[in-house]
Amino acid sequence: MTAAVAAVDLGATSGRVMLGYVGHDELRLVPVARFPNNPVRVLDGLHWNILELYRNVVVGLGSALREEPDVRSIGIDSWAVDYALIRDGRMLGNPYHYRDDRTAAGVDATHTIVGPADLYAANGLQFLPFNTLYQLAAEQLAGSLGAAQSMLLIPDLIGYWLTGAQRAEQTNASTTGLLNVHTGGWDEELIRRLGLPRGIFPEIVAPGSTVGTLVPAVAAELGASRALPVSAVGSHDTASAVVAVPATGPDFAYISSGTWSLVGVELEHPVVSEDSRAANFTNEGGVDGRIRYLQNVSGLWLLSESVRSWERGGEQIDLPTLLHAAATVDAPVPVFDAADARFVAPGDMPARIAAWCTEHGLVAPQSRAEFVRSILESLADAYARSIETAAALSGKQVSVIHVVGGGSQNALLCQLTADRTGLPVLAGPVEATAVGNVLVQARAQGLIAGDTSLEGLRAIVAKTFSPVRYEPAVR
Ligand code: ADP
Ligand code: LRH
Repeated sequence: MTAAVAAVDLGATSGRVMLGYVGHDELRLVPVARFPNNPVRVLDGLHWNILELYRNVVVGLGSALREEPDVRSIGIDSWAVDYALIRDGRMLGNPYHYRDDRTAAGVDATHTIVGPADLYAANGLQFLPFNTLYQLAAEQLAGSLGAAQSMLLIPDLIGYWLTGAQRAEQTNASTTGLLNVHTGGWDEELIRRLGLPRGIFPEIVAPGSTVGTLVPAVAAELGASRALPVSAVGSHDTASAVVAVPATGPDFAYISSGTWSLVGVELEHPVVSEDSRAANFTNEGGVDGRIRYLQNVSGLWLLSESVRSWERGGEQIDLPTLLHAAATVDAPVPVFDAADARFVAPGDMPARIAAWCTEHGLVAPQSRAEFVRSILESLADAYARSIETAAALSGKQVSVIHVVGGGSQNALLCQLTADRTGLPVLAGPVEATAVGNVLVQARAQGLIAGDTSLEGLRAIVAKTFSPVRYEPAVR
């Protein structure tokens, strides 16, 4: 028997609502709604347009239910680390965007109390200035934390608005920096030392558990015929994407390639050695208690923000045409450090890349095609270094690289990744995050026949979506 679930996947670039049909020998995703995710800058900084996102989620779920009235559950995932503060059911201010620069003071304040080495021993997270704990420290300095009764990460916030239940889904909570990397629970000692109000952190729930059922007003708005459950999934988008890596053996690395590139391996146990901290590797929580041992490599943000700069004059750029031009660039292009912090904020990306090159004695790219080629070569170079380091630090064998997400459609980047790593690259599925979201819900609903382990779920993905294979160039 085949049954349907609905997946809401909010990426930093765009959001979508999808129906996932799962049954014996069947996995089929049907896109129902897609909408852009455009942040908004106002006087106090850069924010997500959260109410517009929620409106699109509700409209999309309404369409999904009209198309398939027998949806069994809803699952929500999004980008990590960002949150809303809640008091008496009200959102206290609009959530900030992780690219807002207010967190610098929060980093200093946090490290004055707990140094980076102690933090890593507790939470196992790579240093990123926007990790939730630094954002909360910035709130504290601004005096805006005192009124809060709870803190809800973005998918938990959407889940709250749908069901009235306040929970913290585990994989996404692991990106706050406030979960203990060994126990997977809120780190009471760390929260106490940082002077954060313990009461704002909700009960943690694991992927596969039920968050709640739709409140009657929402059910009516969606045209749902009965109280539908919202199921916890790997609500960190990267956790859901890693579920849907179509691996057929254990020796794989993955690149979840979208706005960011998340590059790493899956482990059973965290690695919190001093070498791992120095290399800035993270141990994020995966579905089924796995560890996502990875690094944030500035991803296709470098490209999309460049395109945005070029389009500022009103011109419309066609991405496939631009990528084709980049593939035909013969002259050598500079390889820059894609992880340089200067590339994180929104703004003129080509100018920042050119400045980096000049500062490092390299000739900056000239044409748009050269800029794009330089970005892709630099990303592929960063991937190669990250995968080599992940394997060395974790002891994991890597014989193949799976690229999933929107960036898996970038044939040039996939080929450059194969060339620079010397390993075969298997690209796809494009919508891995939604696939992972669907599969974890389907498993919770008892729709998966046979092996329900992550390996079993990945075998279903491998059978359903044939990845495109890129062989490394012979050197
Ligand atoms: P996110 O989940 O972070 O919003 P996605 O996984 O949707 O990101 O990936 C978005 C990226 O996918 C874009 O920035 C773009 O570079 C890439 N992309 C989208 N469509 C194509 C395409 N047709 N060819 C190559 N790359 C593409
Ligand atoms: C990718 C992602 C990534 C986080 C970043 C903030 O969408 O969730 O895993 O580090 O956004």
